[in-house]
Amino acid sequence: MKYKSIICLIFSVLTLPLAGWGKPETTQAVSVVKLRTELLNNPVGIDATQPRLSWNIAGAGRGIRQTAWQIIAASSPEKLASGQGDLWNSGKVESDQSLHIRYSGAALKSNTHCYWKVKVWTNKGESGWSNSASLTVGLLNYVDWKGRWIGADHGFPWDSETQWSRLSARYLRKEFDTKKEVKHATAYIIGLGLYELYLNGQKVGDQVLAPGPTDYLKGVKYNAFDVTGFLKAGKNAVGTVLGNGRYYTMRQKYKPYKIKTFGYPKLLFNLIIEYKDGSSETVVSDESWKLTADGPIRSNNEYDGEEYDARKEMPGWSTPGFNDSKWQEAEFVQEPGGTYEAQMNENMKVMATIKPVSIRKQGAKYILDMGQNFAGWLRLRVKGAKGDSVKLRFGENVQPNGELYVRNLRDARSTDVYVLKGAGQESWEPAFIYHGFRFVEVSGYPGTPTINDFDGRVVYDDMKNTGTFSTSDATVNQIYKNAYWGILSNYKGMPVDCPQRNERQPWLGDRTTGSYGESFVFDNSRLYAKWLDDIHQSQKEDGSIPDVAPAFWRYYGDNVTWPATYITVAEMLYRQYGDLESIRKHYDPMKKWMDYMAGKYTQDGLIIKDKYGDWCVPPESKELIHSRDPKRQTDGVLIASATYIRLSSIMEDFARLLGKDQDAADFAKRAETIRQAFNKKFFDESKGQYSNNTITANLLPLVHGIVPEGSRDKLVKSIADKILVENKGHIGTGVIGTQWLMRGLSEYGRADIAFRLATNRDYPSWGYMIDNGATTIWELWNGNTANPTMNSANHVMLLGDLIIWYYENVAGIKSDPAAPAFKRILMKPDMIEGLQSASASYESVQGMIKSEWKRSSGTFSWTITVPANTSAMVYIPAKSAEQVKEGKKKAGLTEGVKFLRMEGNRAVFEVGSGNYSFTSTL
Ligand code: RAM
Repeated sequence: MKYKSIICLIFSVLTLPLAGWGKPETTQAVSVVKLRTELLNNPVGIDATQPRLSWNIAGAGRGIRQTAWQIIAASSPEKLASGQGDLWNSGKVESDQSLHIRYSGAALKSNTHCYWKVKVWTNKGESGWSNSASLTVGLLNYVDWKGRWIGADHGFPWDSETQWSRLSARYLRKEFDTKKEVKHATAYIIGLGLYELYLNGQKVGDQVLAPGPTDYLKGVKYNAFDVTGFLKAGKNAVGTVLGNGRYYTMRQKYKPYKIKTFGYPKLLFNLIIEYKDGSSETVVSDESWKLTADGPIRSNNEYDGEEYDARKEMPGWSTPGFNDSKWQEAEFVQEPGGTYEAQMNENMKVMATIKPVSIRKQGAKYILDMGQNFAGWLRLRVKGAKGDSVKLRFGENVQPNGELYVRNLRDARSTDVYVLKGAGQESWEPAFIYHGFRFVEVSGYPGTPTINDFDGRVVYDDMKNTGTFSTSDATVNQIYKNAYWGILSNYKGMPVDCPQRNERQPWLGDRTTGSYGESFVFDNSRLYAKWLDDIHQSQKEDGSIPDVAPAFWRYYGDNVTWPATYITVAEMLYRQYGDLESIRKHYDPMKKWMDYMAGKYTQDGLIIKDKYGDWCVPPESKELIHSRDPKRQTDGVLIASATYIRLSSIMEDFARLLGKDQDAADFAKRAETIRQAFNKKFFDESKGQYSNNTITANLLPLVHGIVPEGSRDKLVKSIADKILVENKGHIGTGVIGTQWLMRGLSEYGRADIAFRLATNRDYPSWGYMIDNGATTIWELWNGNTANPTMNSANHVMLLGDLIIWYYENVAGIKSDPAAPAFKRILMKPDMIEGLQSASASYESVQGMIKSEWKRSSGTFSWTITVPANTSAMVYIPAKSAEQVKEGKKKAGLTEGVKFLRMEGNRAVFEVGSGNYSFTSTL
């Protein structure tokens, strides 16, 4: 037995997914895996001089807890391998912390490389040294950037700058020599609005639509690449293509009062070449570069599409020796104005390639069905004569007559054009645009197209899919799938509201709670940390925060619910990822906004400013976008004040975390004062209802701790009656109420109602969307019948807290707010009549968590996985602890399982890391 388990241990260590390079030095029972810097693996060009380092621990057996760690950081891989921490040797530090350890070694300077490794001590023994991870510090200061901004601050004769502007892409190139043996080469690029980078004819990186969008007057993101392997001895060439992105948005200049435009595409480029002899040189953007806009990309803009003329291709343009005599000299141009910042969130990538499911003839055209609504583009294969032109129009749906449906795109043309060069088999995909679509109208295709001539290229931020979820209920599973596609479609270097119409804006209110649910499905930690910076940059001097950030649309209207996202996203990052840094960084501007709103908009003790109400409640008539029926609408003052109370209590927590006790007390007092005015104004104690008794009016006080002691049950009944009796078992909330609905029902004992809402298939419900052809989530509950002017079929805001409910309440995987980042996991799945099983996995920052439960004929069985260096509170449905088994023995007698207490009809155990298998009699 003993030998067997040792062999198992060794085997499991050897099969661990090891990051970085080199081999671990030893194969102990515990080992360190997945080293991360600022949550990234081996990043190049980071902005931090004191990066945060994290790791996971792996090992077989139960109850592994870290007791100490040691980090060594060195300036070269060789030094690190020989154990010389010339940058940092932390020594042994007694601590169980394995996330966000601040690098505290020698100062890290611009463009320096740092190699690091870690070992840990645990209650089960000590690990060997981990694999190595590396990081390269970016260009930290403005003056570290050499060279000049180049481009052409004007259009070209073939461009047209109208509402549907046609600006061609700009191609820039330069040749240079490497004079000695290269040790390391790092390319730093700020290519605005979007760039592609080539070295010696090879594309650098697999990012698309880079860099991440920002308010370029406030901040611009640079990307950095280790390009050592791209360089050759002697002659080399660098080339970049610049697209418009959100920088050149002249298309929208017809609304200058609303929509920001920045200027023409431009480039700042530094290639730092370090030679083996210790010397270095930098290739920079300057007047020695050549430029042309007369290349194949004739036009590109995010909303209207891309036009590509293959006859204009310039073979070899980014390799040495290309004849660029017809190109002009690059011009010096204005710098964009914003601070240069390392992009710490992932760029977008082609994340999947999908096949169309059908193609059919429609008059002289064809209609292609991808079978799935998503954001990205189509890759095309075609054979024909030089000058043949294939046109692709994208839409989310088809009309009853079979034609493409584009009315809900508003004035976005969403059309790509490819002109053939006539060189046999040709293949093309766009570079600087994306579409939100399921259907494509194909015209001008030479010959008869088949589905094999097209690929759907699914494009979103390169973040890891961290969660899986399924249950015994097919509707729940299908909604989860739709949500998955909806969420990924709307990650575009910022979270956008929709990917198809002429909007695609980073609306704050759509993510107030959504960001938290999404964090189970995707590792969105870096994207949302970046978004907090965007929101901060959009804040006005007086404290005002817009509804859209980056504020590409200037929507400064001062309401509580949309800007609230600034605070709730920071809360999510801390709860799910342990990111205290974001709270620290944004606390002052958040407080400034809280003070500004209270100072300007308090009346009779309440916060009176609201704009959107409970946005998109199911309306009384199926053609309406917004309800006009006062009975369905919730008072804006109630929404604003309840939300403000909630935000005050989050701010109180933040203040405590940062040791600002006076602030904490102030926020607590603020919440309490509003709470009293709130109950006085809105609460009818005898009826047990608030205001006009909408679900949202009753739910917000319930979940935000506003309801006076002793009245909660009555309120829960009011909510239940409204849903079950008046709404005949249907949802009646919009964007605000739905953010709390599912958890609220579960937490107050009505998981049965939550389940009913989750599984309905008739109007209004998520299931209704499915039955009406949705493969994502709609903007409106009545998305199949409502006015198309505001009716996207791919919008995530109506998900509310559904995904959180799936993971936390159905599967039972929840981070204990008192021990964030899943340091302690609360595992308490709801037992719901009608649901026989649930199975979920979540790759948390601590490691993999799993929960798989089943109920059948009076027995409950549950297997769980708890990652090393964490613990879980496990709530097992049972009449008594006696009836719970773990493995074959009575639970509580097996290793690592401690019985704590009975709580109602649950036996509560505490477990350490490991795999467990519980059964109980119900
Ligand atoms: C619409 C968007 C968005 C929403 C705003 C208020 O334009 O669809 O989702 O947040 O309105």
